[in-house]
Amino acid sequence: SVPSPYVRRIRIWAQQNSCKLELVSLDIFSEQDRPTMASKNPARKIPILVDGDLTLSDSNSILRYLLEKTGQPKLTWPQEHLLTTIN
Ligand SMILES: N[C@@H](CCC(=O)N[C@@H](CS)C(=O)NCC(=O)O)C(=O)O
Repeated sequence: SVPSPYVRRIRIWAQQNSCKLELVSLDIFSEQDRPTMASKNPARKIPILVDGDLTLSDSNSILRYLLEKTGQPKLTWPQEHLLTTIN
C-alpha cells in the first residue's frame, strides 16, 4: 500500500540503503487483495516482508530483520523508544 506510513518507512529505508525490495502493492480493503494479505499475515496488517521461506509482519520487526541481514547496527533503545512513540 502506497499510503501506509508503516510501509513507507520500510520503502524509505530500502531506498536509502540501496536494498532492492520488490513492492507488491495491495488494496488491502478490496475483496480481491484482502485474502492475499490474510494468507501472509493472519493479523491482516501490512507491511509484510517475504524473504524466501521467511514471512515477517510489523514494520519494527521487518526493520530489525533488514538491519541484521544487511550487517548494520541494531537500533539503540532510545531509537526503539522513539519508533514506538511514533507508532
Ligand atoms: N504496528 C504495525 C501497524 C501496521 C498497520 O496498522 N498497518 C495498517 C496500514 S497503515 C493496516 O494494515 N491496516 C489494516 C487493518 O487494520 O485492517 C506495524 O508497525 O507494522
